[in-house]
Amino acid sequence: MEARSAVDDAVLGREAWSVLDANWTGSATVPAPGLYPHQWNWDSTFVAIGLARWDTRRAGTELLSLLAGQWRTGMVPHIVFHPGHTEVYFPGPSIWRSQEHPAAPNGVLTSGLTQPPMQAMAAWWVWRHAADRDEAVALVRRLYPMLAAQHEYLATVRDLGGGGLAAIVHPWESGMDDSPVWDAPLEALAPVRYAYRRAELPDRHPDSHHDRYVWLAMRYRDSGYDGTYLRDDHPFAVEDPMFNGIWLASCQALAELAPLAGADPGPHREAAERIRSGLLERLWVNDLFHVRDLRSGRLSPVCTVGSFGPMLDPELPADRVAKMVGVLESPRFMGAAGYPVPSCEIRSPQFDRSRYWRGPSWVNTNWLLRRAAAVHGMTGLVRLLGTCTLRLVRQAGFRECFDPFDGSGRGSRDFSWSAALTLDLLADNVENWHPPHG
Ligand code: 9WN
Repeated sequence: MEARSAVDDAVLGREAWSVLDANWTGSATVPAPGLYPHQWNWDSTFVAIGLARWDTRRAGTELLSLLAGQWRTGMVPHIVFHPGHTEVYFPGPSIWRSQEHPAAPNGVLTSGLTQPPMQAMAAWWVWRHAADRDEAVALVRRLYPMLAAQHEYLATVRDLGGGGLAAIVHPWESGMDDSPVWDAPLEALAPVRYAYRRAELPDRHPDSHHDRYVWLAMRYRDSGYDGTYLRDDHPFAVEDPMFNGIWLASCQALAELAPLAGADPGPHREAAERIRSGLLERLWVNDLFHVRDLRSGRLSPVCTVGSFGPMLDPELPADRVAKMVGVLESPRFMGAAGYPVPSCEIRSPQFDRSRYWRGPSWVNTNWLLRRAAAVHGMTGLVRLLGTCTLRLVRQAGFRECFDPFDGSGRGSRDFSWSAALTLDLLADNVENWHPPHG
């Protein structure tokens, strides 16, 4: 465990702000200095959530700069590249070649994949918590058409299984790239060798997966980022409970925001119902949601923190919620980890306490689970998840992720979403606490 004095809330808040300021480019927040020098989709959105109560304008700028990368198909890319750093991160713009695609935005270089559609949830969060109500409503009006287009893209181009769920076509789209749930679909791909290595990231992917990540991305690019190719030929197509749980919650958020933009909430409510039915019919087994591989037709036997994503839905039937909470609190997850919530079920043979999404605890997934507990009125679980998340950053700093058994930090330091979501948790925790930028 890294030596670090336990800081009080005001100090922790100031430290979180200084991380966000250091990672701010003027229009967006990079996930971490050095390793991730561009704007990432769900990272930026967690940052906007963290800023929501304190700085409406900056939260809005964060979301708008991400959406400047939106394609005319409605797809919101997983990376918006910042000029000047173009080749520092691999794969950079020369691999994605977005500028050659007619649907990509002019003058902004992006990847060709997406990430969990958190943006409508974040827009709702900003609107709900903003100190400046007028500014928040104006922001919602600007964002609404972009978010509606994003949801339409998911409901059409990405419903590859025809059951109302959006499929992801690359592990990077899940945001949980190295999760063991992708092992089987990746291992089913033909062997590829590009000698692609990220030597600076020893705690990440099993080696053989690196090449397959790049190969999959380039295959999709070479199809012209084509939706028909995705449906008929792309070898990786998976229905993920976290991606779809977030999408469902975002549909509900959009339904609440629609009237502010003079739009009809009905279609968003119907979309949420379709996703709920899809989740229950296609991904539920015994006591939890599982990943479905559309190419093999198999459900993954491994449960991860992503299995709890559908709990973000306040209308998920109570008996299912009770079963899920039973698993979450059991030794399979929180019950056997001093620093929860582990990203993979502890009893799984693939669990690894120090490898990225294969075991460590993460601030963003803890925040999502806490939000899920809140929408079901589980105040005890809300408090527990808040406390254990703050304990991680107090002891180890704003690290990318944490060992679930001893709480030591892993991956990047000064990681933006760990800092931003700390600000959000502190806001609930501390009465009359105002960060320096407030
Ligand atoms: C690929 C930026 C991103 C996060 C993901 C995390 C990691 C990238 C990588 O970093 O993914 O997108 O290089 O491994 O898994 O959740 O958005 O922080």
